[in-house]
Amino acid sequence: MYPYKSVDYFSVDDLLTDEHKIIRSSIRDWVNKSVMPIIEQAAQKHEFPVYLIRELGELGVFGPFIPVEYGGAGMDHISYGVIMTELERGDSGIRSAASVQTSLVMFPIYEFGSEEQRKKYLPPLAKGEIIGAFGLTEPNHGSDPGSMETKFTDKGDYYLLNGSKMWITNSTIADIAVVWAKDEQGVIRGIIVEKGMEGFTAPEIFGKWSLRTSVTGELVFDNVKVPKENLLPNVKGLKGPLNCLNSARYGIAWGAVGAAMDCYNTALNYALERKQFHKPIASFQLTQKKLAEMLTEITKAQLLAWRMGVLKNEGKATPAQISMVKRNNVKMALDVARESRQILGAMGITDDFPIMRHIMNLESVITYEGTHDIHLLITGHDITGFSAF
Ligand code: TGC
Ligand code: FAD
Repeated sequence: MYPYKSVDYFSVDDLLTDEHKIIRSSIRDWVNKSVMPIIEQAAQKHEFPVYLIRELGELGVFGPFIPVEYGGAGMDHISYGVIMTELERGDSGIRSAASVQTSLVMFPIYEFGSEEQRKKYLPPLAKGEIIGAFGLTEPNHGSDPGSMETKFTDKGDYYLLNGSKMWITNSTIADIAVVWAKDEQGVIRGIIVEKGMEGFTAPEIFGKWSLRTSVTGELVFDNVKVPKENLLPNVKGLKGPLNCLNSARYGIAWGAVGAAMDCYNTALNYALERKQFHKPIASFQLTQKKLAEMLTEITKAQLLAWRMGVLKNEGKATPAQISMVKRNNVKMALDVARESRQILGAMGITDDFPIMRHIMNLESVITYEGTHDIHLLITGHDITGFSAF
């Protein structure tokens, strides 16, 4: 493994504040110390290093843009992005843990929850004392969550929840899950389900070749009695979960840049060191083409993420813009990872280097939070007015 050097070909650092740089440096140090030494083994063993959740909480990674009074850090959206870049440089599974906790659990509770729900759940989520999950996808409804079948009925004193969710990050280890389900009128609502509620189980999905440092599973609800105060009062309809996705997709757009930088840094160092035909492979035009194109694409993605952050800070970011940047940056990272692996030849498939792990991770990242093609259709809808779903 080579010392990590991030990419800054267009002096993007000049666009960051001192605070952004301090946050970046603290997360980078933590990733070097706590993630890099253990991550290849964790991925080989298909294990999520769950003890890192507390450390992430202490670092202030959960809910950086949530106000301080609820346990967040009250920072801006570029800070959140910078954090995600550093975490995903380490591993997409670690970034996933932060995405889910921040954007998919804390965000809806903050944005759509009651004051009591905010006070009860946000501070322990911020500290990593409890872990959250987000249940939208179902076995029969992935890209089309509006057709979900999970539903609840009003039983007077409580709601009775039935149905199941599939492919849920953190499912088995989550203390609470923000679950999206239809009420008796067929309106989608958010409801907080807690571990230990009778009839609620969370079996793990085994056998993943991708995102192996993250727990993925199901959420199964068999006549679960959920207290009425667990309903998120302030949102109705599909726009509830989709608003959470806007925040998570934005973070992923920044995160993917970190994975790409790690692959590029590895490939560049290897190419300078490795000799064939008595010359460094970095001296061959074909290697230089790969490296130059990678650097160009990373730089473009970096600028796109930064601009997205500025728009988000100004409250002007549109969902369609976020779709575009998530789609572009994740595909960019996957392409960079694949090209980097070529540069390393056979060594590229081993866990002596991070590249194969990043490639496998990014195969999930390009699918979750809306697939590559769904995001293209969102852009198509935005520019033509026609929905092609
Ligand atoms: P459509 O009729 O277009 O919209 C329904 C309502 O939602 C509103 N809306 C949005 N609101 C906020 N943000 C967005 N991005 C929104 N997109 C749409 C829309 O205005 C409308 O509101 P209203 O008031 O008129 O009712 O909905 P549709 O059924 O045609 O579906 C559209 C589509 C395809 C965009 C959407 O369903 C979609 O994005 N599908 C992809 C599903 C997805 O991304 N799932 C992710 C699951 S979570 C996950 O993967 C976590 S991974 C975690 C990790 O480990 O990091
Ligand atoms: P499908 O929707 O069945 O799509 C299959 C293929 O068909 C895709 O290529 C898709 O692009 C294409 N397709 C679908 N509709 C159209 C169309 N109209 N036009 C053209 N092509 C189309 N979900 C959660 O709710 N919470 C989580 O925490 C979570 N974590 C995840 C973690 C991992 C590791 C993974 C892999 C997934 C996770 N997901 C989670 C689920 C994820 O969001 C879904 O996998 C994703 O939305 C796609 O749904 P699907 O897998 O059912 O694919």
